[in-house]
Amino acid sequence: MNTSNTSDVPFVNDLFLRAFTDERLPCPPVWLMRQAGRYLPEYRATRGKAGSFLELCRSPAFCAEVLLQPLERFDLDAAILFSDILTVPDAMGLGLSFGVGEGPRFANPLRDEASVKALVAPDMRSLQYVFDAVAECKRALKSKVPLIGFSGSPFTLACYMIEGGGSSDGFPITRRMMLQRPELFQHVLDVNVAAVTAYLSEQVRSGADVLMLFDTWGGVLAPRLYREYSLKPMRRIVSSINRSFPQTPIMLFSRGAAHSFDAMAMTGAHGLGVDWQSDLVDARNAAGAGVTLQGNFDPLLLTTDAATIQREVTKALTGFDPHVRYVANLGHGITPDADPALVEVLVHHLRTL
Ligand code: 1CP
Repeated sequence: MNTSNTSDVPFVNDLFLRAFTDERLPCPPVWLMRQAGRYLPEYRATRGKAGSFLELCRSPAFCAEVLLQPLERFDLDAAILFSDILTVPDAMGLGLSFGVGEGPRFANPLRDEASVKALVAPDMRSLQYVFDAVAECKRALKSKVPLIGFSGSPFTLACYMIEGGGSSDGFPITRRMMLQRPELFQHVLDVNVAAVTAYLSEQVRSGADVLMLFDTWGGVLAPRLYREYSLKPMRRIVSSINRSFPQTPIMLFSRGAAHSFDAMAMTGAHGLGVDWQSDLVDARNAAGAGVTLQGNFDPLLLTTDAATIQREVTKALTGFDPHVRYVANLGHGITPDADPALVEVLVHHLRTL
């Protein structure tokens, strides 16, 4: 394994890293969640060459190729590792697959006591292909912009692991286990905390400059349950990472959890993602001045028109200071039907702030 910590390499463009300090920046850094992906024809072409999405994730060379695609088109200040949050439960033996045009499926979801009790954090060697992809992405970037490594949050991973795939009605099988068998559910979270901590640590050793925890589904929980089952496990990860890698900023993105920006800010995370259903001003008031906020334009704007984008960006930033501790981004990932020409409009407009 590559153990060199590259965080001291200077960047051609370090605007994104400077957003984690109190410095006043001439304009906010910009990157977009899911900036590499299906809305880009060149991504679809590379996926075709790789054979499938999972084969693409398992090829460091193809990962680096798709990582660079949005940077070649748009003026962006950060790159995100090309991979997926579901690599970790796959390495636990849950059997991940993606049907064509469908979401993820696990062949062996955690549905009974025996399967939960048998669950252990995977040997990180089974995720070596991800760390190789980090190193390859880092090389391909040539220190132009920082590289973001990421993982799913323990709760969001548990949702997929127990449900066996996505859910349009708030992961009922998962929440039933949480309510009825809290000790079993806690075991899944504990295993995920250990796995995600090791996984993120190895991404830093392989070249990631900033880390992000995607808690896409924390918002399906009531605030008190969110704090117990989603935020608390993330806090354990943030504490470990801050101890091991004090130079590496770590960000949390809990979708639909605006009720807890204050508690999120107290975890020791350096940055918080703000979803498009929240207000940046409210997030700032709750989180305080010492944490970086990222967000929160509606991804749907990328299916509208230039005038709408400009008007809505102005509205979303009214009363908010975008020059200190702020990263311009969407409030969730780019959707496959986004128009690349409108992504260009958005990025260009954000440069004028
Ligand atoms: O068909 C294809 O080509 C696969 C589509 C795809 C892509 C491009 C998936 C399947 N994952 C990804 C890449 C990905 N996923 C990245 C790197 C790309 C980039 O950001 O530029 C990242 C950071 C993720 C993270 C991810 N995967 C999240 C958290 C962030 C979020 O958007 O909420 C989640 C929930 C997943 C699970 C997942 N993987 C893929 C899909 C379609 C889904 C969602 C499943 C569902 O609907 O529940």
